[in-house]
Amino acid sequence: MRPLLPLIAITTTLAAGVAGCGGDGGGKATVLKPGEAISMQNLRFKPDHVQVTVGQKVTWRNDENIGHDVKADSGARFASETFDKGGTFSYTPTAAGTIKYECTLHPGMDGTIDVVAR
Ligand SMILES: [Cu+2]
Repeated sequence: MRPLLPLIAITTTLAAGVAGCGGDGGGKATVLKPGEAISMQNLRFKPDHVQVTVGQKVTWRNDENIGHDVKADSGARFASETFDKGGTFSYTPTAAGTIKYECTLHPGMDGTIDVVAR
């Protein structure tokens, strides 16, 4: 685990403000390492904009006591059931492109995956 520095909280607050602009392509993507999950917490996906390579499995993990789901809006076709804390859902992109997804239960809880060629 990374140390939780106060700086991270400040950065997260700023990023949340920027994400309100739509977050499509303009924001910086976090390179998701193999085995690293996208966390669901505070009614957000964290990080909400990631970059992965074709064939790299993307896993979402619910880290709070509220049910969430994951559904692709564009760029891919997948939809999970609602899952609770500790639950996960995974999807492996097969082509380069941009995937937009959301939690259908919480308006504004959405994210982007940039899928790049290996
Ligand atoms: Cu949700």
